[in-house]
Parts: sequence; C-alpha cells; structure tokens
Amino acid sequence: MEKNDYTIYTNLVDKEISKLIVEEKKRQKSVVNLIASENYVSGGVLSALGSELVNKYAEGYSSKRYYGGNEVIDKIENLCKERALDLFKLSPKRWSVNVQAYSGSPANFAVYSALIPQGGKIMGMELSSGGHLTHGHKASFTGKFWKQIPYGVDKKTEKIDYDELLKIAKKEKPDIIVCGFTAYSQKIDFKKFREIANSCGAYLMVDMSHIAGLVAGGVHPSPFKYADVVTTTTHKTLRGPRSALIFSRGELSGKIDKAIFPGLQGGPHMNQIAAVAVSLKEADSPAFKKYTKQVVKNAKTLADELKKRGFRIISGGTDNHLLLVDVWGGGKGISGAEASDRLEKEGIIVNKNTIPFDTRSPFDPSGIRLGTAAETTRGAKEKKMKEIAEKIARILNLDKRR
Ligand code: DSN
Repeated sequence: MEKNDYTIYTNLVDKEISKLIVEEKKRQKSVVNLIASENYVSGGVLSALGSELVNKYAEGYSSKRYYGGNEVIDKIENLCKERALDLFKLSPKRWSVNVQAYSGSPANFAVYSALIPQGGKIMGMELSSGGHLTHGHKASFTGKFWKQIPYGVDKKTEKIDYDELLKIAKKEKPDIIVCGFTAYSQKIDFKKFREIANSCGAYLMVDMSHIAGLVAGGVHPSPFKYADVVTTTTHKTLRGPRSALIFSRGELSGKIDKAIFPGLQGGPHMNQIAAVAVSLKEADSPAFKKYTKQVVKNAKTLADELKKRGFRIISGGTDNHLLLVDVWGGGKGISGAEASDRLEKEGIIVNKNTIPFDTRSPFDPSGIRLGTAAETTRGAKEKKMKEIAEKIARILNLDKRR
C-alpha cells in the first residue's frame, strides 16, 4: 500500500471499508481501463464529493427551498448552473439547465414525464445498434410508460441511415426523437435529426452522455443549435462525478424542473452538484480541449491498430472516444463475454457489447466495446494504444475455435 492511501483515508475509522477503498484504488491503478463510460476524476472533484455538503437537505430550487439554512447551497447550485451554460456557450436567455438529476436514467425519465403524455411515442435507437435502455427499451420504465419506436443502423454500413429514419418518423409520428448513443462510434448529424423531428412535429432530445466532454472540447459537433432538450451524464468523457445535467430551451424548463422535483426526486445531492461544478470549471480550459483531442486520436489509433491485426471494427472505425469490436464474426470466434474475461485476466478491462444485428444474446454478445477516455486521462498517447492493441491481439488470438 502506498503511504498516501493511509493519509487520504485517515478519517475513515471503519477499517474494513477503508481497506476495500484502498484495494479498489490499487485495482484502478493497476489495470488498463478501456470502459468507454468511465474516467478518472480529479482530487478536486473527490474533495467536493467527500465534503460536508452531504449533510444538507435542500429540496426545491435556489431561493425556493423547503428547508432553512440554504444560503450557501443556493450559491453552489447557481454557480454550477452558470458553469454548465458557460461551458457549452449557451445564453441564459434561451437555455436553462437543471443540475439536480441524480444520474442519466432519472434525467431522461424526467424529460419524458415533463413533455410526453403517458402512452406517447419515443423514437429511440434500439439497444443492439448502440442505443440506451432509457431511450424507450421495454426493459426500462421508459418503455413501459411510453411506446418505443425503434430505429437502428444500416446493415451494410453500420451507420445511421438518416433517410430511413425520416421514413419511420413520418409514418409513426413520435412525440420525441432521441439521439445520442452508448455504443455508436460515428459523428452524429444533429441538423439531420432536427429536420427529421420537424417532419413529424416531434421534440428533439439529444442524450450526449458519452460525448459531452468531446462537445465541450470542440472535437464533436455541438447539438445545442438543433435540440430542444439535451441531457448528459457528467462522468464519462466530461470527467466529473456521477451525476447528470438537463439543458432545455426556455419554455420547457419549468416543466422539466417540476418533473425532477417534486416529480421524481427528493433532496438534491449537493456534494455531487458541487463536484459537478468543479469538473465543469476543469473542462472549461485549454488543457481539457487538448485532452479531448487526444482521446479521439487515441481511439482512432486503437481502431486502426486492431484492424491491422485482423479485427473487424463496427462501422469501419471511430470518430469519437469509443469503438466496437466484433470478436465473434470477425474471424476470432470468441464471444464478447469470453473476450472480456480473457482480457480482464490480463489486466485489460472492457465490456462485452452487442453489435448491430447481433445473432447472439445480450448476455454473451458478439462484441466488446473499448473507450479511450480513462486511459487518456492517465496520459496515454498513440504509442500506448499500439501496445494495448498488440496485447489485445495476443490475448484474443490465442485460441481460434472456428
Ligand atoms: N452504462 C452506461 C454505458 O456504459 O454506456 C450508459 O448508461
């Protein structure tokens, strides 16, 4: 154990938990982390999370709380909102932001509750093409209270076919169209999505959870010119604590605020909101811009290097921080679960993932998803990506069964 580990946790008298935190910290340091939705937060973010703010109840919104003693809390929530709008260059005259959602799933649920009547239609990408459960999948409450109109990717290109989406939208007339994905490696054309939403009078919601940091860093187009609502988690490429933001155009924000509180949640987690504010300030910097450029360069390098070693990359490559590798049908003959297990035994952490038109079950799909946000935070550059690709190839090429 490192000396620092003891000093950081000196206040933690619970030896069992203290020991486990140190153990997890060591694990995180010792592995290559390619989980596309994870990152490593700064000491500043950790300090805000572990602060006395956790003690405070603050149901309501700034200046309209249901508890006394919130004058400092109001300042923190206001600052967080100000920083969120500043980071994405949004005018407070046109945009509002709610910073209280506990995480991405409640954020998305709150938007639908605010804007869509029960039984209404959510047009969202199906899971196997890279969509998220909360985009109307039947296993999520979003698919029980509303009806999903699924869309996918083109079978040949494995990219979004915008003409096909337009046809679906015109036929189905959804109430809301959701774009922004968990396992889609291409740039999203938000202008086209706006046109599709206009064709059927739907709201356009962008869930930019995965790419928020890239949007902030200017390496992915911004959705704000086109969207009515933008939701995002804060802990992926944005490199903050686990939490979420909901940006909405002026007239929608009152409904969304009400859907979060009192609709769905109780007291906001103020330590979390302060930590988000810290991370938003960190992201509003030249260093963060440089970081996001490197994240994308690293993902492209990793994809290219794996391709050179015979791996099939879904949609041919990546434009963002993640890539999907077909380890089953791409000639390797290994299921996603087996690939993930084998890599983990050798210290490379990934997640098994379905691929478009997957013939295998989601519990043991054909692919793995790799992301570069976390390793780039630790300083990895292209050279490291080549080494990682080489190691992955060595581990997964051990045993060709087909
Ligand atoms: N679970 C997240 C991911 O890994 O993409 C999305 O919620």
